[in-house]
Amino acid sequence: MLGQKKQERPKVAEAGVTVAPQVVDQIRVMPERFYLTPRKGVNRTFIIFGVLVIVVGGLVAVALWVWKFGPLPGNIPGGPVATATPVATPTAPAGAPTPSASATPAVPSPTPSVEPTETPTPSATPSGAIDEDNDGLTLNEERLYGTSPTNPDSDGDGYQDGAEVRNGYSPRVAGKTLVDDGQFQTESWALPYGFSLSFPSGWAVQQSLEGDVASLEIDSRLGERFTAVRYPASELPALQAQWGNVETQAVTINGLPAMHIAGTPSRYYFTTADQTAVVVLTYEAPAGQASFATTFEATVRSFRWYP
Ligand SMILES: [Ca+2]
Ligand SMILES: [Ca+2]
Repeated sequence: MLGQKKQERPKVAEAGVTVAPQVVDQIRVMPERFYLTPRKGVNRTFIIFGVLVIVVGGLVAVALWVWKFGPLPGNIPGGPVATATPVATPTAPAGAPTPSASATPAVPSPTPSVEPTETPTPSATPSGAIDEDNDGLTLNEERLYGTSPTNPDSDGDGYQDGAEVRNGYSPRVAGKTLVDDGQFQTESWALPYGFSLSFPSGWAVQQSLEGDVASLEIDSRLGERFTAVRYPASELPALQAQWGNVETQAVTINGLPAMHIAGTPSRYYFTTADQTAVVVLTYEAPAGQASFATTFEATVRSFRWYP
């Protein structure tokens, strides 16, 4: 058997390659990892090459980004971008309105200067004799009746405030008289040939009687007052002389004959039917101030002989 194996080895030599029997044995004995080693070398090279490609590619990408978007002075797009930065600089001038905001406080400064302008307006009406809405009531009367100084018809009933007061009606409550509305009170004398009279409720009233002369003083507390004085008719000529040469006009009030004496002060007087007594109504006001003329008219129209 051993002899046959030794005869087969020369076949190898026939292939043209002379190999020592020991080498053949070594070749046969070589482990497989010996052949795998070159395969491992190929993988390492491939990995190294891939890493190089990635690194180089990244560097190229960065270079391209810097070239396109970087702050290079030569870059055309970079130029406008830098220009856009100055655009942000105008934004700073937009901040300039901030000083304009500081100018805003300067605006309110003149505003107070407007307020003083309004302040003299009320101070310009110390007399209270102004009729702003031309309804027949002065500012003092508008305050007295609680009506609007700018609305001629405060209660909206179609009648102007002044006309309502003059005829004894409340200018603030439609359909009510001044007495019913509590704005007027009535004072009466029970003496022979006595009389009754209505006037603003809040005014001060003082009665006095001296002999045949009965007096009623109605004080507005604002320097203006109404007086109603009953004299014996025999004193009328002396009174007329005292009043001076004034124009006298005969009028009818509440169906009663009366005389109106124009001028300042304004007067009316009523004479009894038997001509024995006369009642003189006088509106006394400081010179240049007659803020209750319409109210005086209302009081005169409320005159009644009593009883
Ligand atoms: Ca008025
Ligand atoms: Ca009215």
